[in-house]
Amino acid sequence: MAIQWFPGHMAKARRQVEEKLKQVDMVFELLDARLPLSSRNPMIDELVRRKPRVILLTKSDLADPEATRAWSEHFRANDIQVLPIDTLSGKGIKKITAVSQDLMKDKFEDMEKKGIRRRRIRAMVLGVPNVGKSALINRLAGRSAAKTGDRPGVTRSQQWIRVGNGLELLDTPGILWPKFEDRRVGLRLAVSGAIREDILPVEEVALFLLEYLASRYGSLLEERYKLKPTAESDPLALLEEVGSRRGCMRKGGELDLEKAAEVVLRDLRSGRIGRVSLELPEDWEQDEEEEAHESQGDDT
Ligand SMILES: Nc1nc2c(ncn2[C@@H]2O[C@H](COP(=O)(O)OP(=O)(O)O)[C@@H](O)[C@H]2O)c(=O)[nH]1
Ligand SMILES: [Mg+2]
Repeated sequence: MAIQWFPGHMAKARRQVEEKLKQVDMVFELLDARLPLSSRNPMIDELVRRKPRVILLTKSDLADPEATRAWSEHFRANDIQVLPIDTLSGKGIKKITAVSQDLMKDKFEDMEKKGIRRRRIRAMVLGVPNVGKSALINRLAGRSAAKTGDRPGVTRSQQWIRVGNGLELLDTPGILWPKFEDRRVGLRLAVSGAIREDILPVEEVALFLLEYLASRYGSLLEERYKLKPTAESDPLALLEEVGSRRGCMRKGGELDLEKAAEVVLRDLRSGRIGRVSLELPEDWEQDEEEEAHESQGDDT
């Protein structure tokens, strides 16, 4: 896959996250509810190590509720706390403090036994670009507290934002990078709007989306565009149909597929197509099995 982060950029992001991690008791790891593993930095475990962590599945208002349930179970089965949230409406937000207190209960009780005075739980928000970090910090703070676009070279005193019930947040989120080794991961990120339009051709992204929707959410395509897709539908034919129904034409009456692609992607990102998740835990199981085989092979 031709999308690369500059190694220097990654190293810097990593150093910044490591520095911030030292200052907190726990981490809120933000994953996009529609593509939790594709929007997850694969080095996160190594970075966060044993620090208590809650996964917040963001933009759950846009995700397929059944898929979100499956993902919640998936993470819980791996002993990770998980909470779906919708930052725009505030759904799930109130539970964040309760879950955090529960997670930190033992540590804080131990500290008290050792005579350390009770203080607020310190937490930080961590996630890839566009996953909803600033929106969450602002929502929790009840104001525009999150500094957007942390410019390098601008030093300011670090701020803790009290977000109620014995919890405080670092005002700047930890920004991680997604990983694009797998073509599908890059395409899912592009569909969600997490990576810039110029990185992957918009038509390729829309064709990937249409093929996926035809296989899993055919009825939504039917409702929105009056298409009658099957799992075998040719995605290009679907895109052409959307284009002609939506009047995506160039001068001279030629179909404008790029415009049609933009229509589909805009409709998906705004939720107009319906609630769609771009991956399920089972989509990753086969990969994991293959990896397990490979690493077994390494041992022998
Ligand atoms: N529908 C929906 N959009 C959200 C939600 N949270 C954030 N967004 C949108 O996602 C985009 C990126 O959010 P932002 O907080 O800037 O992401 P950051 O790069 O991680 O800080 C913005 O347009 C937000 O309005 C959510 O829960 N639901
Ligand atoms: Mg931000």
